[in-house]
Amino acid sequence: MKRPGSNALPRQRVVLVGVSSRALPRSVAEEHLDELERLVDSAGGQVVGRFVQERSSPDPATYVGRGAVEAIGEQARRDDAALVVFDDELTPGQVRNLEKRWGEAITALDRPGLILDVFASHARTREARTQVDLAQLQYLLPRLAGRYGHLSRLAGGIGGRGAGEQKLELDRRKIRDRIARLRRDLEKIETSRQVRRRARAGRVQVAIAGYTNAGKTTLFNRLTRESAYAADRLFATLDSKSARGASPRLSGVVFVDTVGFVRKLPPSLVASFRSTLAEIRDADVVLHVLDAASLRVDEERRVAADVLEDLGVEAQRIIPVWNKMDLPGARVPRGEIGISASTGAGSEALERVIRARVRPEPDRFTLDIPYSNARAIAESRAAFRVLDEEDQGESLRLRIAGERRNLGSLSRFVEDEAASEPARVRRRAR
Ligand SMILES: Nc1nc2c(ncn2[C@@H]2O[C@H](COP(=O)(O)OP(=O)(O)OP(=O)(O)O)[C@@H](O)[C@H]2O)c(=O)[nH]1
Ligand SMILES: [Mg+2]
Repeated sequence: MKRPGSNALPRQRVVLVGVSSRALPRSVAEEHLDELERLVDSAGGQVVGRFVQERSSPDPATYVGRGAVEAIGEQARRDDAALVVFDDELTPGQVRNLEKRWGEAITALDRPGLILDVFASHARTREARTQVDLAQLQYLLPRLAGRYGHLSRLAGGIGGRGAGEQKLELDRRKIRDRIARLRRDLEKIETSRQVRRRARAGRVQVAIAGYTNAGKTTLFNRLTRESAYAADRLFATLDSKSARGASPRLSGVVFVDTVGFVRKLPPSLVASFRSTLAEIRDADVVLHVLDAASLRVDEERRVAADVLEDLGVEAQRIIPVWNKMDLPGARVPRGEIGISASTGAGSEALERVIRARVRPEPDRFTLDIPYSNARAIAESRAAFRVLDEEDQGESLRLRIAGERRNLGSLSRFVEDEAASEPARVRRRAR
């Protein structure tokens, strides 16, 4: 894949802005700007300056204070940057006010707008494009009020690609029509995805999820011997891709590589990627891949865990997988799995854990059968593995393990239904 900005065009010059406070110390604010810088890089831009203001809460009118607005404008002009990216969501009013102060030459963009732009420039398949277009138009709609100058200056550059490119000719009504059309398109795509998924029914589905750049695709490639595009950039993967496990240990297991998560993922994006994210929601097991060498891994873990929770993935279905163990400084919490997807270290152990997790364990029942029914007692012993027997005077209590459908007429002797739940996490209804 061609790297945006790697062609002859000069990379757009960008100034970053963040806010630090007691709740968000300067060092953390700086780390967030490091990530914002990587997003700018992924969008094909070049960061030429940074600005962090200390304040208890964002200014409702201009996000940063009056003096800071002037200082940032000055810095942008001095560094020849036409784009200022904020590490937060800006209200449409804040964008208008900032640009009024700065004049025509400088544009303000927020983190969600930047993320949408990265997605727009990486989307390849029809499904990904449709999802990103929808998310972008939903993001733009409330921001169309008032000045169009803001949008025209972005067209074609960072923050102005994808669906946004045509937006200049669009009025709100047309955008709404387009949103409705995209929704219908997505529904169709979703149906065909469901058909494909149903074809996989009966197989165990393991989704590979986690923060962007954690190494999901590299792990997917290792487990399936595929060669999906993996790269040291944010949101290299936008389309979920599935393939069978390569080793005999993984027979019957389908792995699905998925789009990464990031702090402050725009809600419109999450909503639009619903069908892609359904691959995670419906999986039997979710491998939560973590970059064990990342300095921000605790926060990355929290962000990804929150998204998984929002999707309705219960903790029992999640296996944390600490990746990049070959890197210096990588660490794994005691008792959890550490691997290196790129060298392959630890992947056999991981395969064993996956195998153990997906192998259906037998159901367990307690039967209480009167001694007078010797046939039923004999049948239970023959058809099931008996875990233990206990004399109850008039009857015999048997703890057995096996498949529920083999119970047949013995089901009338089942005692405690509560103890009869299968040990394995049940496959969710599709
Ligand atoms: N040293 C080291 N690098 C790794 C390992 N696994 C992945 N990487 C690198 O980390 C970068 C990101 O890997 P990907 O597999 O693309 O990560 P991803 O989670 O799929 O990222 P997105 O799709 O962009 O969200 C690439 O440069 C990989 O080569 C590992 O075990 N060790
Ligand atoms: Mg990937």
